[in-house]
Amino acid sequence: MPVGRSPRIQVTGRARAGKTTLRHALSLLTAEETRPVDQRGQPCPVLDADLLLYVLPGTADRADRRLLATLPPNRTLVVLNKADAIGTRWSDAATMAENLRSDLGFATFPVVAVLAARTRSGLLTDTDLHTLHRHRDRADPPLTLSHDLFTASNLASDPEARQALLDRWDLYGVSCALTALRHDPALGARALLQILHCASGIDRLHHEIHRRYTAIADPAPPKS
Ligand SMILES: Nc1nc2c(ncn2[C@@H]2O[C@H](COP(=O)(O)OP(=O)(O)O)[C@@H](O)[C@H]2O)c(=O)[nH]1
Ligand SMILES: [Mg+2]
Repeated sequence: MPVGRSPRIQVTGRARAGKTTLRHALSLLTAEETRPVDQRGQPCPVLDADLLLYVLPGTADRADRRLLATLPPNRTLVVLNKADAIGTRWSDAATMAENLRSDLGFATFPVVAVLAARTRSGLLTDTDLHTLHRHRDRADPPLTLSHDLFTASNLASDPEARQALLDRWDLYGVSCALTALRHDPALGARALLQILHCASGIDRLHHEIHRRYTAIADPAPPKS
């Protein structure tokens, strides 16, 4: 990289993998989102940044694997996004990330970018908290297994409030918040937001991006 230039970061992957959401979640405003790598009739975007974030939407298809095989492992991080949709618990996403790492040879991070983006810019309101507490002691996982179960009108008299909660935090966020409140009903909005932020997995990725960015911007002098 030429002296005096900031490292370039590109966020890439297929259409709807979550590139835009991830950029927001990481507040990487200077990172460039490439056009989708699977856009019909278009050549693959040129992936020549100092650091590449390759976003997978919960799985790697053949096109992803073919393209990843051409990318340099020392300049590429794989983001296994939509981890909330992988299996039934976080460990399923972590196992898949580990399998991808050993198959493809890239550092791979499971994340729920949509939740990370919300915890970065949003707040848990009193209304959110009240709705969560009203349903805190209901049997779960069944309640948060699907959108329809959580918003069923025969569950209680507050379907609009439950819908509003889902619109703001999605099933995964609601499920994490309910689990946390069951363990400690006294948790306040700030602590709960912090728990949701941790549950998005974004911090480990953020940390690694920062580490690599610093190493590129300020490389160690060669050993004499
Ligand atoms: N379930 C789930 N959906 C997500 C996640 N991240 C993004 N999405 C959704 O995936 C869709 C595509 O996201 P977007 O960031 O626009 O993808 P892009 O085309 O790669 O820029 C949107 O509906 C997002 O809300 C995630 O972590 N979990
Ligand atoms: Mg986009």
